[in-house]
Amino acid sequence: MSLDIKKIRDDFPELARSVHGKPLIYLDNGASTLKCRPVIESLNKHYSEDAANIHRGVHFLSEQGTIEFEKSRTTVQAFINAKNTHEVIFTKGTTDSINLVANCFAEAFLNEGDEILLTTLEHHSNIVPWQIAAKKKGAKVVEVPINDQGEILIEEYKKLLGPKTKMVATNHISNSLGTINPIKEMIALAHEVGAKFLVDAAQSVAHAKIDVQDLDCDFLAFSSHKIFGPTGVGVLYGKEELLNEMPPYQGGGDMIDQVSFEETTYNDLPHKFEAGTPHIAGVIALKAALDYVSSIGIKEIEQYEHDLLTYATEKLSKIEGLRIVGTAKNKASVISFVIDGAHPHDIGTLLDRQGIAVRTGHHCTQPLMKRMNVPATARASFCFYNTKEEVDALVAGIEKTKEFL
Ligand code: C6P
Repeated sequence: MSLDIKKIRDDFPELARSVHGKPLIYLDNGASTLKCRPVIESLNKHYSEDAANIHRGVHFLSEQGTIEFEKSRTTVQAFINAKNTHEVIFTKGTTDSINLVANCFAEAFLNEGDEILLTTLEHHSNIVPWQIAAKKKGAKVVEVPINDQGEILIEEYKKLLGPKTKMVATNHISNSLGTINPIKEMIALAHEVGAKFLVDAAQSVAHAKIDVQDLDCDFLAFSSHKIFGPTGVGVLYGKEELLNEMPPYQGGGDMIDQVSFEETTYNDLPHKFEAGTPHIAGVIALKAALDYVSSIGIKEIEQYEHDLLTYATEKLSKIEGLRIVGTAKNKASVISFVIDGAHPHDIGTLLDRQGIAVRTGHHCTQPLMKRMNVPATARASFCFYNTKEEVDALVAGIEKTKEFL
């Protein structure tokens, strides 16, 4: 089934706006996706009709809000195929989810001399929390290398796995290069040595099917704002038995069972990890985002974006002096590039003047930039509301930028 792109584009009001007098061409979906009408309407409805705190009051609005909030958890559970709703924890975003795991997993399971394996492809959010945890526990962070195309070297990974490995954490899709990592195979290999596995799904949740039971991952993290939902909301999936063994992340309201000055006991999952008033409106609107994606179909999205990537790769490859950084065989719709004699920031600024939004810089992946021998790149990250006409406009925009520079 092909997508009705015109109808889909109408669902994203921001696509109708102009920037610097030019129609907006939004190719920065890796940083954050635009918001669809159901999400905007959900936020509007919550703040104009339903706003109240949840899990606390016996009054109508509080009870109603609690029901809507918990419906969102059930939607997330179904979306990622978690076994139980209480394995879905709401957080502030991917970064928050990974920090939670690094902190609490380390507290429960890490000892001196243990190893945490991370790949060169990681976002800083999936490096620094592990470095902090490792430092506290006397454990070690070990880097799994990649090849020049930006693919994980599986044979090296196998060699690095061993009895000391307690955790492997990697992204499903690299934000900087678009590499789709073979996470199912990597998870099975990690489990063979008794290590646990965290999947950073920040870049994949809106672009690829995620089934946590099929993957058999131990933890998975994503952000709502990268799947058309509000900022300030994220999800952590964790296997029940592991979450139960881990201590709480933060103390506060909602995460307790009984509090006294002598001793405090904690609430059951998922509340044990959800201290304080959450982003209620945001969590409820995430349901609208996931329902929207499901109504289009993740398989259809994958196919459309794959075709768009093929088209864009072909077109950009023909531009003289342009080099694509990251050429993995299995890639998602992200193209990072550099141009001879042009700084990525200048490319980004000049494209912006033409209404084209791309991201430039190190994309919070400094070790990866070093490995690829570039200080920075310009990155176009596509989504199912982008079109081949927009790719053509990007190509024309780059040609114009080159002339200017
Ligand atoms: N990448 C990008 O432009 P937060 O900020 O918590 O929502 O997501 C952090 C994060 C973690 N892992 C990966 C793979 C990511 O891509 C990101 C966010 C954005 O590439 C902003 S740096």
